[in-house]
Amino acid sequence: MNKIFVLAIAVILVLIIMAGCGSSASSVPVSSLSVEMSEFRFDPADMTIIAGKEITLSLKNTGGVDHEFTILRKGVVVKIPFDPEQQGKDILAQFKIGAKQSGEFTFTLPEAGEYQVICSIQGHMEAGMLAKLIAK
Ligand SMILES: [Cu+2]
Repeated sequence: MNKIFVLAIAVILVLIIMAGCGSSASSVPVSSLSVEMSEFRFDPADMTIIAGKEITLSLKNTGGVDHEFTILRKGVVVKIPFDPEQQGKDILAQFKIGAKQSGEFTFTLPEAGEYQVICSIQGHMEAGMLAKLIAK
């Protein structure tokens, strides 16, 4: 086996290990989140935070229209299409950001569990603005 081949294998192994760390990092609960919103997605769409702790949420809207980061009550599975009149009571927190704007907010989820995040602006959730927020 020549040295370059061995080196290439070593580099690939390191990359695989690093990739593994990257994917598991999202399931380690954090106290601050940075989320980008655009048409029509949240990035990341899978978030894990610390339950019972104040969370700092930095939102950046890189899209061309307004977007919202709306957290629904624990366990609520949103109906499609979202009906604000019917499901308004299911909203725990809501942060709106205009096109090309950003903002910083705080919220606390006292109870561990799974929460759904949506953009409740008409048609946006249906187009893909859905995310999962886990508190633990
Ligand atoms: Cu939106």
